[in-house]
Amino acid sequence: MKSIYKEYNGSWIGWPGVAREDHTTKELDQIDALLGKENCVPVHLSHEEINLYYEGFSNRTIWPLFHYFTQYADFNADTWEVYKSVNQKMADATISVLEDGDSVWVHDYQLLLVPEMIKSKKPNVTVGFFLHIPFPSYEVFRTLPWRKELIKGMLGADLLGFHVYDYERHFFSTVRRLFGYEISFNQIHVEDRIILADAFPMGIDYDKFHDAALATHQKPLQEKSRLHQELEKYFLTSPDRRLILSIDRLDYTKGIPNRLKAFARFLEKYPEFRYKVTLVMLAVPSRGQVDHYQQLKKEVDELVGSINGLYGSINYTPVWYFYRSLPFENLIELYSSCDVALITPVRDGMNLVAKEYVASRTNKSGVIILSEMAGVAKEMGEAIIINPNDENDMAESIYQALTMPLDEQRERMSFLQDRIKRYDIFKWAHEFVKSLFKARDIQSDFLAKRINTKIQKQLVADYTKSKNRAIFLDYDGTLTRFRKNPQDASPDEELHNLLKNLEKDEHNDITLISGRDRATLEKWMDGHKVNLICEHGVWVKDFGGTWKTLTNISNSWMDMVRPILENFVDRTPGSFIEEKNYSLVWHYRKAEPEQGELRANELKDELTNLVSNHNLEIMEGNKVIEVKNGGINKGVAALNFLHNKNYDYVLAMGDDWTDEFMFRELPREAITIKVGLKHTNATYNLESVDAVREFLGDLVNAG
Ligand code: GDG
Repeated sequence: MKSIYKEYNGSWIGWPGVAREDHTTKELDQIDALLGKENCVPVHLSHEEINLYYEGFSNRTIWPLFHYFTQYADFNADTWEVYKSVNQKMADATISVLEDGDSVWVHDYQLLLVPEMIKSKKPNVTVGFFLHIPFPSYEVFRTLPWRKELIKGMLGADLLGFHVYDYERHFFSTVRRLFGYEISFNQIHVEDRIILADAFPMGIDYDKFHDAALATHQKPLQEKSRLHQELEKYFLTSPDRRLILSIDRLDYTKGIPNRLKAFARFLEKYPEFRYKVTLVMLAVPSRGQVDHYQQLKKEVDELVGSINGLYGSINYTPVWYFYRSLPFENLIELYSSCDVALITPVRDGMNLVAKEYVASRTNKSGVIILSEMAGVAKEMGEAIIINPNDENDMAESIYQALTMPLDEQRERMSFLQDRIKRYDIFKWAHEFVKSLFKARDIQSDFLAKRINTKIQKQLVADYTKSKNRAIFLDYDGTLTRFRKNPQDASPDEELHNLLKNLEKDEHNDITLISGRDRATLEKWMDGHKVNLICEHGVWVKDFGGTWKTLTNISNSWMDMVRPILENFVDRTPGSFIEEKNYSLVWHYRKAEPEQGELRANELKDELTNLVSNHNLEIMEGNKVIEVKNGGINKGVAALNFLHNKNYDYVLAMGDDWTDEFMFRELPREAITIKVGLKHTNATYNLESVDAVREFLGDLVNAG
């Protein structure tokens, strides 16, 4: 990120990596001064904060949980409190350098609450967030007691980035289930905000690795590092000596024990490779204060010892084990000297080692064995993809890699190099920043739709000029507020008068367009000069005419959807199914409220795939989920209504997403108004039912 934040003239806010108590004030001042020169803003942490926030909640709770190690996840209210307070510290430090119009990019699982903390104080700042580790499936995520708080924190961002689509998908499912927010494509609609989410597979500084590898090859022997000289000596001992490389932080997610066992299995199965093949294993010490890491270290030490004990000899050590971190130069020497990279994490957000190995193979030889559980596997189809829990498969893949013809290695490596070079770290960062600006623009377009005095004047002026007007009005949530019991939402006197006044104007042709059943609406509109479209467009009645319906609709899908709804009825006491002519409705108004909401989100999630595959639609109303045929909706009905008529002013108002069909289908010149400050296909937004009545009142007066 170093070159990136400088390119944008930015500041880098972070923990400098040392405990505050370990340094004198003078030393801390020096650290701060040096960091200041680089435009870095330090946030100092105490031992206690490092212990509870970093090693605690970040690495004992979120890290294991997000990597599906639920048995390791520690749910501890004390560490959670410190996680919150350190996130607040980071947010405050960021806010102190921010100005309106700036952008912030927050990184990773240690700072999940920071986006919301910044957004709530600085709404005019654009916030991006990137998660470097996997986002787990909802079934795993839900086990966290503070699940809602974490998601709320993330949703403070305008753009959320993940390495791969699977993580994004899990995140969407979690948001849907926990909050029920509407998600269309990659946009989450949260009250009056739109949040974008997308996959950005992180890249590496390709040229840096490639050029360093080239330089390594070109160095005269005496200038080479000790490690490199030893590696070369090793190859000289016998022409068919081969090296397999393994590099990671010593972390239980990286599948190091499985890898060692697979290597042992390989030596057992293919004795002809003993004395020829060595596994070079670099395990970088990491999070040593956390007990699971200490246990892992013990296990790895023992496994290495047992393999070397079993297969080693005076001249042959099957596993070269380095438990330390090596300088960059050595890393490059290992990448460029090893014939095979064995990368077998049981879970890994991306895994950059795989990409670095590719970049360092200047002569295009080399084979990668890669776990399908690493995000990077999605981009590396040319690697040998394995399941890290299948030791036999891994042992076979080692054999396949060591015996792969050079031509094939080169062909595969060329494809990999082209791809990894193209989408490098700079491209990754620029793509993210580009999307961040896009998120900002979408949000400001959205806000620009609010009807202000100027727009209002224009709309009223157009109204008075027109001679033949079609006015489509949704009922619930547009003309009236929602009631606990829907049957109590009959028109009040003010509404009756408002409609009567609109109807009086002979230039107006008014249509009520609603999801309600026809009997109710007909009763309520008795005495009014209006047309009615009911059940989202299934039934239509022109003023003075009779009810008509579309006849050629198939209901065969109902047999497939009914059992799903029945299952939800069984699991949600108080809920029931209503079968309409062309739709199935699951009502949960009488269910226990929280359970009802939870199940409704679950049901929507479950139906999502089904509906798109069968051209159905899910209509979400007030305490109801309705599944209906995709061919009928308010949009189709409104368009049918306009057919062969010659209106010079078309106005449509509605509040929920069933009205979006109408906004989308109506001619471009129609004035479409969404009630509520939500994302919409409509041209304008009005905030409430009161605002709608006021607006219609203004039209009446002007007319
Ligand atoms: C997290 C996610 C995601 C390793 N040993 C040495 C050394 N390294 C460098 C490698 C590489 C980096 O450390 C490791 O990156 P990974 O991506 O493999 O894994 P994590 O540290 O777990 O990173 C991961 C990543 O974030 C980025 O989003 O890919 O999934 O878990 O760059 O080269 N560097 C030096 N000496 C070593 O001994 N100099």
